[in-house]
Amino acid sequence: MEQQEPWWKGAVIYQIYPRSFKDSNGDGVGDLPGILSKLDYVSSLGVDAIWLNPIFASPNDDNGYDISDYRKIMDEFGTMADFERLLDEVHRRGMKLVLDLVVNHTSDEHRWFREARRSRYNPYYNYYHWWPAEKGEPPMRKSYFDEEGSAWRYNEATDSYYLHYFSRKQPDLNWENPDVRGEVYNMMSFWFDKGIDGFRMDSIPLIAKDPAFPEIDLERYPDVFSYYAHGPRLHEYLHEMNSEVLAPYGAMSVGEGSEIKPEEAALFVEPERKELNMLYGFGPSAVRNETEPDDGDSGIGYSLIALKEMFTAWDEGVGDGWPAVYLGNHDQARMLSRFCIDDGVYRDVSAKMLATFLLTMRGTVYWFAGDETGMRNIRFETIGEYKDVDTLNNYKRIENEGGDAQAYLEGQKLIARDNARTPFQWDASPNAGFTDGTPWIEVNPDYKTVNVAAEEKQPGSVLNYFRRAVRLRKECPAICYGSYTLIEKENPRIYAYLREGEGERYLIALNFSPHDAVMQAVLGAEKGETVLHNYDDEAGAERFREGCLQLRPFEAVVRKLS
Ligand code: TEU
Ligand code: CA
Repeated sequence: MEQQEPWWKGAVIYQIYPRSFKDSNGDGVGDLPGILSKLDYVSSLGVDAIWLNPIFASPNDDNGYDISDYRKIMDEFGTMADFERLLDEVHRRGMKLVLDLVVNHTSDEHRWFREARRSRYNPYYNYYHWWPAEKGEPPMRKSYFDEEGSAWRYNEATDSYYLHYFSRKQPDLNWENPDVRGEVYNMMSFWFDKGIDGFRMDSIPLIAKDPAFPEIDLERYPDVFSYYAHGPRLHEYLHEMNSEVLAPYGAMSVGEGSEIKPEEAALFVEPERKELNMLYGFGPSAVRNETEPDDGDSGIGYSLIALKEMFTAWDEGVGDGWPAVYLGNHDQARMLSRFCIDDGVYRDVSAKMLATFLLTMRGTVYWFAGDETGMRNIRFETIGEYKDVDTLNNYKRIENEGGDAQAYLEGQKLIARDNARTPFQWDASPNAGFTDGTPWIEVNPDYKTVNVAAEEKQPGSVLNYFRRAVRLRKECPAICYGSYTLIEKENPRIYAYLREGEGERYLIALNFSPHDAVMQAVLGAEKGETVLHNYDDEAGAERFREGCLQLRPFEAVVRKLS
């Protein structure tokens, strides 16, 4: 089975936020030579591929998600020669490299937009979306990041408003225009010709717009944003991109499924549709931020039953396609802080439990750098410590609207994106070994104990447990490729499932709560063998004999069934 599968199906993809990984020249900003110097570490984890957040020329309004030149490397990150060297060295270690494709929008400093905004007759005007002022106020469109809330921004020279779903420095490209699509495909070819292995596609469901900009049906799309992902020609564009570039290069693709529901996933990823290989949604943050605990005593700050339903719905929703599994990334705070208890006696078992979870799920695993050492939220106290356009501008917007900015700030301690963007913690030296200079964003003060160097020395560390879990996944085809069956659906503390295939069966039982929890015994567990366990003692047969299995706080067991 393994032989015929494409590489990305069995892969663990390690996501690096270049700004925060390793600084090589003391300017406080991570860079490509920094990543290069740490490739042996990445390779030692056993991961298959690296996904880099945007590394292209950018004024950094949104840390590289505002691109001013798609074919240049951001000055702060290095040169094209640095990139080529990095790509070679990644390949030399048997890993793949995936870049970030940001084509819903460019920077307002991109040459196309600098031209476009000069005149309605400029050939680049139609590269973007405009609402001419003579038609009156543009129809309501909300912005994710704008401090005044609107996604339209007036431009004097053209007497029209341009569309920007994100910040006003991120104007949306007009995919209706075939020249825009041609430019995008050429640019993708440019990077494939250099030898990259695939793209993660930013906000990809948002690229298609109805150029008439009708009023949004608020009954169907009460939040407005979900409307954005349902543009008329979306699947036509993705199919075209597939046949123009992805298929000819045999490239891997994973879409960021902003605003996509699991029932819609198959439309993007079923192989016969020839669009994308994988798509990930915003389910983890939705469950964390929008659900209530199942029972008051579980000690879990959200609904575990909803989390199980969500992962299970995506597993089914991809149809003949393949799931993408993750809990955290650069847009979401640290998974340990959001889904478990990140301090005291719980930190270690919690972090190992989450690793057990992701690495035993069906689907390609997207692992955010730093989670393997159990990095946690920094929880900034004041707005002045934040760097992220999302937090800064929404704080301003709430202030402008006379809302409760203080409550917003308090909420950001749990969910702000900057929590995931603090520097990677290499060792206990100043600034966690990230930089010799002043880091662009504060280092988490816990780095003295939470860091790679310390964890390398402890056989039982989170880091070494992560390596074992990756190895287990590689060694057991059923865990990688087998079927996934949720059991104990209604259990409010335990997430349990079976993975079956190739004549093997595994039971995975995970206690997401800081209290003891029980579940029904599973047939064959008693005679089975424990292959991964996050507590130091044995999880032997006696644990599985009583007719029920008892799990201690955040305990995780992977048991091979006979
Ligand atoms: O994210 C898209 C997206 O929907 C998020 O911006 C989300 O709304 C936000 O994180 C909630 O706080 C992608 C990128 O992953 C993100 O980093 C970029 O800021 C954004 O697109 C614009 O390119
Ligand atoms: Ca640097």
